[in-house]
Amino acid sequence: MALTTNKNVLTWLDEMVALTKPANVVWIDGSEAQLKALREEAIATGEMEELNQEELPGCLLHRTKKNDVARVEDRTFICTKEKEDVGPINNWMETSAMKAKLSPMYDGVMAGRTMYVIPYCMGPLGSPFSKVGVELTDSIYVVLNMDIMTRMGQGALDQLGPDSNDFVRGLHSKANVEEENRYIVHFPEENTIWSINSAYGGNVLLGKKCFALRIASYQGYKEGWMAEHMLILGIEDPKGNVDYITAAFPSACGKTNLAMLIPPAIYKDAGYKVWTVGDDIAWMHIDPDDGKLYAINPEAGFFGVAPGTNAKSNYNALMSTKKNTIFTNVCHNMDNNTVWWEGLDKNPPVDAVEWTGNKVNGKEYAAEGGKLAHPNSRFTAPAINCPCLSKEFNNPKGVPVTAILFGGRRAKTAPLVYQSFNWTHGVFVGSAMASETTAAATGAVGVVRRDPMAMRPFCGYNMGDYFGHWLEMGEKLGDKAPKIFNVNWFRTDAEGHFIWPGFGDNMRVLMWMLERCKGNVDAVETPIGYVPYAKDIDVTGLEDITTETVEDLLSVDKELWLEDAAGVAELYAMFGARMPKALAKELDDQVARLKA
Ligand code: OXD
Ligand code: MN
Repeated sequence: MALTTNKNVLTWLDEMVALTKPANVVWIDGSEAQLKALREEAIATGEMEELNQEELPGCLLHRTKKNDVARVEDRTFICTKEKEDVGPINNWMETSAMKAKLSPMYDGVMAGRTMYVIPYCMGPLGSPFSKVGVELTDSIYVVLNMDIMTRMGQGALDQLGPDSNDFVRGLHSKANVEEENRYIVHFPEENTIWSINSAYGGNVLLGKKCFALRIASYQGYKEGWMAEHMLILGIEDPKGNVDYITAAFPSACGKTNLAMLIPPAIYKDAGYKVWTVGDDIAWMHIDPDDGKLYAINPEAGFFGVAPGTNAKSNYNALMSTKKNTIFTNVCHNMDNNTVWWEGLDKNPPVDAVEWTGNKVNGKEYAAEGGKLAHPNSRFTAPAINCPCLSKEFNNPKGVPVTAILFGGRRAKTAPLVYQSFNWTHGVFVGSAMASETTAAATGAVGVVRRDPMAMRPFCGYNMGDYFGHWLEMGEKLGDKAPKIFNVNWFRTDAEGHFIWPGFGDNMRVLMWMLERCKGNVDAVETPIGYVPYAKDIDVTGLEDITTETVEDLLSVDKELWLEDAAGVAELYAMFGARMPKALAKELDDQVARLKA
């Protein structure tokens, strides 16, 4: 039975049922009884495996097909009436042409299957900034993941109300998981997402990248707010005041680790605490009362990369996975029916099933260089499991943002940290973001991929307009605008080793930023922005780092920066008339300062 009388939902649902022709339609109400039955069904059919319920209560294991393990940028489309509105970075097809192409693939695709109707809310229930989606899917795996990642069920329909048409229409079918027919398609002008032939999280949990970034970035542009690929964390001082920072890094640059960092002893002993609001996405609005920028995390869980996660690198993330978590493509530890991944510890299980489902001697397999877990294997963990979850996590208003942070993986160019001169220069810094690929990922070290604001794969409209929107938000915020910084944890020495220890010690850099925001500390004016005096980054307790090392980490090589400017100019040229002049001027000014 339908859980809503909302005609906009029901009419669309009827159309999609007529198209996909499922054997039956099941509304997901979010009740524990219904979820329990779905878990049991998934276990009975072998879609999921139940893990050791004493060690990992409520936890399940799932394997995707080998051809379906990551987001597929080349098969991701933004469809609009006009190509110009999508710009040069996204794949585009005209809306009706794409529908004509995909409709035959959806025709009857759910025959003999159940269609699950998932109402879900992105953001806290009751928040004026939250938005509702409805995802139709033929995958129980999707239902169980959406339960963790969103506020799913009746509450979402209550948030939508009986008459509103402001919901995102998501249609997903795993179909036969055919790589050559895989499409992840967004119609921002129609609040619609169509995903077919994948069952991998980033392509099928439509609330996450598809809605909360691609569709929402466009909604934010139209409605005057921002949807960003950013973590949100709070730093509480010993008096109990909390400052919030949002930070954008490209995928796999440590957002989850920074969001959940554990303060080093110098701060912990002094009474500082770090709180996690979000690890991947921030929706930010200007508060009509105080004029400041506030952020909510639209998600309710973490879809984190498992390999590399351990008690030292990210204790809080590891703890978050200890119950009610879904593991995807990790290694099944048959010694005790738990899970394992590279970097969890140094003891791969002997009796193991590697991520594609083969039984192996894990110790031997790993010793020969085999990967027991897929490098992009994931945990889907409820945020409420996180020991450092902020008590503001469900605050409908969100949290006020003191500082915005950009960053990437740069072996040489970017210093450990610098502050932009002002908002417009900060937008320039974000637009110029880039990250270097590692040998492990591509075979070619140091290939620079420009990834403005870490939104390259996630911006749902023309990125030139997106830059313009950032500038406009700054104008509205005026002197209430958060300060903008850039960080780089990844500088390497002559042997290619990371110089900065990273992880919890990154807090030392965040503390300098907060001091800057409060006007408590001076900085050196360089051509690229304000750089700290080395003495102002507190390295107490760090064995291998001296003030000289910090000086080195903060150095600005003008030649490298001029080379980088050429890359930025190339990027800007792609946007033609849509590129805001103010940013082109920032680039020219920076080049002039570097040459001076
Ligand atoms: C990503 C992710 O790919 O968060 O950015 O999964
Ligand atoms: Mn991400």
